[in-house]
Amino acid sequence: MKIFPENASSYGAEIDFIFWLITAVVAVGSVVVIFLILYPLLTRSKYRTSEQRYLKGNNFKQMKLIYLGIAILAIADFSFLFKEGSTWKKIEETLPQEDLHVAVVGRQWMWEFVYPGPDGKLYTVDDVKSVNQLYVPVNVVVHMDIQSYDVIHSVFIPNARFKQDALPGRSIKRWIKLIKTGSFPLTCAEICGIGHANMKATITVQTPEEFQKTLAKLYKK
Ligand SMILES: [Cu+2]
Repeated sequence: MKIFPENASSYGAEIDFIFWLITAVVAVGSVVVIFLILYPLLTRSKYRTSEQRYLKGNNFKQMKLIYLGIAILAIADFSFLFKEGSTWKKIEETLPQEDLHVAVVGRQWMWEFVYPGPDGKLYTVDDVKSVNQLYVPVNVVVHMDIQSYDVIHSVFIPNARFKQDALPGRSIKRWIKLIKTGSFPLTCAEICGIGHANMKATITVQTPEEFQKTLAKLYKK
């Protein structure tokens, strides 16, 4: 069953795994709970025909099912936390050595992408710019400074399993590493005004040689 767009990111599989882990555990839990509710209702069980009783729950015998439920929930939650924690640490808290540094700037209503020029440094006079089209080389760690000129936008690259808000007045550093060449959508995921729906761009993942050619072409413009 294909629910997600094709994963093109070095860390996408881990994010997908967490999604399926939570979905599977919650699905099993839901089936068990629904069964426990419906079974006495739909069958002639002794719980249905007996008179109601008020259980104070002040001894272990009466409380044991509740303790079991709490224990199962706690184990499930901590297993999610454990798995999420290591993924979060890898993606959000560690910044691998950069191979390419770009700025991604949202504005009403377009995306601007800024690359280092021939001096190899970003934020200098020879910087190169493209609009609504981001180019990155494949298998390379790209640091992105995510910024906004005006209101809150959000960079969303589904195939990279990447989403980050762009906040005015702040530059947020995140990283991606794409492992497949091709073109993928990059859209705004934060309602940012009347033109929000048109704030669509493309991320094109190229071989390093193609990427150098693209940069040279952009520089000449
Ligand atoms: Cu926007």
